[in-house]
Amino acid sequence: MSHRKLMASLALTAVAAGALYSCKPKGAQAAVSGDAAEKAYVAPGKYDEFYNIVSGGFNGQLGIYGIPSGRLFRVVPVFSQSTESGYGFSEETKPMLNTSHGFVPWDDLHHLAISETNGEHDGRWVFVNGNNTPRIARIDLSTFRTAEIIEIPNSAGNHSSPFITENSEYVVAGTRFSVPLDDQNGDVPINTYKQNFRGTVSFIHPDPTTGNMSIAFQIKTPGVNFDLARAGKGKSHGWMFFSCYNTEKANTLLEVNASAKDKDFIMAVNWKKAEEYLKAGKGKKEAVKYAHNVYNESTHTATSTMMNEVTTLDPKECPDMLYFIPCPKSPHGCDTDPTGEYIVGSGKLAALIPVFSFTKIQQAIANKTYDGDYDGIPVIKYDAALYGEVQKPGLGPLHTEFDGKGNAYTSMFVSSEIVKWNIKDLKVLDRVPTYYSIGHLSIPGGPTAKPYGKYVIAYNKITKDRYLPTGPELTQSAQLYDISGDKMKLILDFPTNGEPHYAEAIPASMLMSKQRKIYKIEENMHPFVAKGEGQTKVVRNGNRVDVYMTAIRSHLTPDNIEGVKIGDEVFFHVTNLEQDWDVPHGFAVKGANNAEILIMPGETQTLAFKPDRVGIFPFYCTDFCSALHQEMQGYLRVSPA
Ligand code: CUK
Ligand code: CUA
Repeated sequence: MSHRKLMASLALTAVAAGALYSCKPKGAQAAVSGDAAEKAYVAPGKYDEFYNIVSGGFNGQLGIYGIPSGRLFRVVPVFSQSTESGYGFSEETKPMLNTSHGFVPWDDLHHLAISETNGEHDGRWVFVNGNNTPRIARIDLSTFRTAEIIEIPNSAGNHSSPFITENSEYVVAGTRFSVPLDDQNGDVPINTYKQNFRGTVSFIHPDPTTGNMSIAFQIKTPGVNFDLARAGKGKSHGWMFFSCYNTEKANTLLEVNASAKDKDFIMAVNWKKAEEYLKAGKGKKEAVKYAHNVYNESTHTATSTMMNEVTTLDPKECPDMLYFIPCPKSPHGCDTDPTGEYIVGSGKLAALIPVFSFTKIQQAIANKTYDGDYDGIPVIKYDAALYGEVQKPGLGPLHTEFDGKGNAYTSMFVSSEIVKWNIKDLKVLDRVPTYYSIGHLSIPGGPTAKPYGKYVIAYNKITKDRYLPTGPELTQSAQLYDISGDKMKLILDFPTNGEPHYAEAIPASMLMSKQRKIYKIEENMHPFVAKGEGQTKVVRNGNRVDVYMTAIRSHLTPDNIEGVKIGDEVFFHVTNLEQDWDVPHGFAVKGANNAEILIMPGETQTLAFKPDRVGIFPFYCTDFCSALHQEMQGYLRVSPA
């Protein structure tokens, strides 16, 4: 073992030990603010100040919480089927989960990005990533429903995603795993990684009016692993900064082999330059397959289209588009401050935080202050790009957010704390323990050009003793700190759903007025709608039986259905005739091997059912909708074939 490797593995052992045994941070009895109750208390009938939109991690969904109360308002199904709403089970929403691999009803959702105008939240959409089967989804913030999902070809493990540019020009995604790209024959020995595996970063363009996404272009990159990224803003608008690890290009035992080098990279992408290359015809059209799924609000139906081409740029033919900046010890987070001048790298194994200067990066490029190249891409000298280092911030820096007052807040996984430091002089100002081992953190507006400040929320990886125990699996733990003063003050613990990674918070006032209350029945273009009870019917076509059904307090029409035989497939198309806010109806039938459906006012949703036996099958409304909700029921008679 070389000296360097030995040192690396020693450092790892130390870090691993820290990670495992750091459960009680120093000063664990840390202060809960004396006025915590008052600060976190939202009186009955009162609203929270912020919506906190929180990734659900491996539950593939998004959680909507109130801040400062920590109350959970909604779980928005995105990549995972929801038995509660029928998302991914109803005929209308199944196509949302289609991919080039077929139906994939689960994913691992880590990050989100709220749409922006002029570098500030505009509250229209939130974009989220699916890591596992690379996808980006768009959630409409007027309905809190998934409106669109696009698969990302030439990608594997869509972790470094999604990150949004100042005017939502692009939602950007980098691949975690380098792999043989989709237009290659992927059947290669794994130990030919160095020759055959490559990465990509994708620039997805949401239409400014509809939000509908298309893949504008992809840049092929060396075979590193992209971890996180941020868009430039202000003076650095037009650039993206990605953290990369495994610049060693190891294909096995990454724990040691991908930490051999002292420094990995931040990759700087000049995307304005990429746009010039595209205009100049440097883009190459490549045949690849990926699904694009869109939910249509007037037909209340999703369609899935298999796309077959993307445009790629090869950096070899596009000089001055990509640069590497050395960054110590397995960078994870990569965050740009509100001015866009400072780029904060966070080496998971580093004992300092490097802060790079956009101005210095530009100078280094102009003067070609390079330290050779990496696969033909210039590597800027560390010192030439560096603004300075935050010394002794703690152990295991992961992610940084900003308060808009010149301060940065970095999560420290290993030492389990949030560290506040000043961007200009790089001095540590304050630190508070987190319980335990914080991953991401979120300040309202923290990633934008104009943070709202006021709070920082910690999303912790380990819960241990913070809540009533619930067997081997404990709830995830989030913590709310008041940052309005010089010192951070803990004011609330609250449990979360799934495993939260990133989250954003947005002022409630920005979303409240935008909320949709109903779908207008007269605008319902669903092919199987019944716009009144007079339009209900049962139609047979071979073995297919379509039931045009309506729901209104407190009956389903029709409620006695006969003439169905074994071998038939029955489609219950249920239209909710209500035109009042907050009156959904549900629908379920005995023995159906899918879920219920939950139908919003004015909407139509379809439950498919294949009876397996002769007899009477009751069906009923599942959502308590009126005093006579329990009477909202009916019978399906199934006869022999
Ligand atoms: S990652 Cu989870 S703690 Cu997937 Cu953003 Cu850093
Ligand atoms: Cu409709 Cu209960």
